[in-house]
Amino acid sequence: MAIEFTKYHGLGNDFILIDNRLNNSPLVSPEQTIQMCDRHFGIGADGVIFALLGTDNTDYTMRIFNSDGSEPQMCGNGVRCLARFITQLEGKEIPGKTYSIHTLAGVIPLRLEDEGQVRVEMGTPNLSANEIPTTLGNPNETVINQSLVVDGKPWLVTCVSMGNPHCVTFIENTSAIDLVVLGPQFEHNKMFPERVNTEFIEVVRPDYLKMLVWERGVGATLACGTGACASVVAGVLTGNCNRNCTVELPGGCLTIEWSEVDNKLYMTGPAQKVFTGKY
Ligand code: ZDP
Repeated sequence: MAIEFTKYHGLGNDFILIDNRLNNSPLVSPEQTIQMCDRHFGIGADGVIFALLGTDNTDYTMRIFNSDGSEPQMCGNGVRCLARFITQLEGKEIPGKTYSIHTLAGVIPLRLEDEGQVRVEMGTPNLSANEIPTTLGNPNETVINQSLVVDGKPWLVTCVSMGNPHCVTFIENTSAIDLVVLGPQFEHNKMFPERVNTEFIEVVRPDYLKMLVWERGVGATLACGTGACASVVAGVLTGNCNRNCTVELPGGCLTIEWSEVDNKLYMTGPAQKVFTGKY
């Protein structure tokens, strides 16, 4: 069976988008996801995203699979790509239009902006160790600047769930980080029973962070939306940054706001169509 797809990216975090409105379950199995994402033997992507019909009064449902076939709860860059894919399916893009998206991390409202930008309401961060989940610290408490030994060295880590688990560590200089060596050791550390996404953050200014990310189930990616949100939360909690912050990722910048009014994270950034094809 030929599967029609469109490739999108959000700051180089790239996804294969599939119109899944006619079926209740994803058209492609986790094993096929792995093959499609392969950069040498497949289309090449960090994940596969399925646009399903909305449930519980939402406009659409997003299901996403990482390039290793695992299914995360949420995906910040992916949901921006989904927003623009929806406009492609609907045949028109109207800046200012809002959509609500059902995800495994709850309902995510978003708004189309000018010039292909999408503003996403990313929800409230969850800081309880047992819900992240991590066995660092005490189960019902926050994990802020706790020491974790990885690769024989102690790192001060702050843990945040944006629906999916994140471990944030503030460092002097991102160029000194050997991501390929450190990333897997964080991801598979026994303190994170569901593995973890890891962000290495250099504070350039209180309103400007530089971020390197190692994603659970994917590896080094050029950008991670949930990771940028988690990093600003961790930065505010540790006194490293403001609630309004630009996060520079290898693929470009995201604007993040952690609202004092409703405690929610707001992420604004681009999503770009690359090509369509049949697999
Ligand atoms: O939690 C996970 O397993 C992540 N790999 C999901 C993908 C996160 C993403 N990079 C983002 O932008 O939030 C898509």
